[in-house]
Amino acid sequence: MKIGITCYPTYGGSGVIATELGKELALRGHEVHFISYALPFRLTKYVENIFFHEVETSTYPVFEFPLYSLSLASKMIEIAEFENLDLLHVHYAIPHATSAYLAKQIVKNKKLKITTTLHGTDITLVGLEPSFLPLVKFSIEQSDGVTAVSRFLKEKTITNYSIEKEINVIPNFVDTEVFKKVSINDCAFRKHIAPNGEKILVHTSNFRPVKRVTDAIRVFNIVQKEVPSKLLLVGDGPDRSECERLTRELNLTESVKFLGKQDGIVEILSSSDIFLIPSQSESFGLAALEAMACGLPVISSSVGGLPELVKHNECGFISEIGDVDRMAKYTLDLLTNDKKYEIFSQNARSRTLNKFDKSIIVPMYEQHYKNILDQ
Ligand code: GMT
Repeated sequence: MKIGITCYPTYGGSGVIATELGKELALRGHEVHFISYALPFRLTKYVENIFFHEVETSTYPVFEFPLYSLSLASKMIEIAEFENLDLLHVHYAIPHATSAYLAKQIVKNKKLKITTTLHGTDITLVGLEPSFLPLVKFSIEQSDGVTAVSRFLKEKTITNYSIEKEINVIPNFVDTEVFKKVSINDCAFRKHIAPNGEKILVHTSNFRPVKRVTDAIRVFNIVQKEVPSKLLLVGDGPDRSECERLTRELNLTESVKFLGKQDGIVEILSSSDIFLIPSQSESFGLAALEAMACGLPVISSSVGGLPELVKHNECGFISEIGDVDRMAKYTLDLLTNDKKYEIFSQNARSRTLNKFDKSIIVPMYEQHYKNILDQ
């Protein structure tokens, strides 16, 4: 198949999934054309069958704001016609599904199909804004195929947008050959962070309010009073200053490490013991899946698609949003019981291998494409 993929190319789970899917499809012999405003950050080296087409937004004095959605639609038309694409797969509905709809109306190649993958706040937050809602609903309904990354997100889409269209749940995935515990025997990083053998808790996100990173700090504050430990905060975003302020207020500056954006996430996860994800809203929780793949039990809130990922009392624990006492209790339960910790760690890895490995999920996308093309 000849597939065009559009996604947000910067840090973020939807861009990660889109890129990893494209890479895997290319390995399986499909021709993949990424269409976006920048090179997706996980597309780091040359892969046969993958092409990147940059969307340039023209500036003109009359345009006070860049017309990205239109520039994207124009590029989609150009690539669909010139490369004779079979389908366009857009990740994150706004504005990609709308640009794709527009492109489809204009292209000469009338066989072109569109599929949209819903990822999270495109449905649960931004898409619900009154100015966007009719456009998002229309664009989803006009897609030839729609997928959602969890059952939760599918239900939300149906109820919030009164959509009757078939939505195919295809969960996120991870490459378990890349995301696996690497040997930490000689790990200088762990020795540096925890020189006295302290336990390490970790959280990675884009530090938006929806992630409730301050809850991770409050959980850690309780834990470190009982078990010598450190907290690694990976990523950056609007709430980072507030988190640094809270860390100072709680006198935790020595034990909470802000690492900022990092590429070597596998090494960081492999050096850590527990993954914290106390989000207010999370349609899937790709960061938690990557941690589970590295054998980390997950302590999460019970929102969105997280309970579909983190099996409570098997590979982690889920708690009500904001219940930091319970999250701390669960964390301590695992950190003070080596046998239980080992079972949970193994369960986390096994669940990833059995349910969310790329070898299981990518064929689901291929089948989804086939179904659309046969329509
Ligand atoms: O929806 C967002 O906030 C952004 C999006 C992204 O691009 O990172 O995240 C969503 O998609 C991820 C990949 O499918 C999911 O793992 C995240 O749970 C989801 N975020 C939210 O629902 C808040």
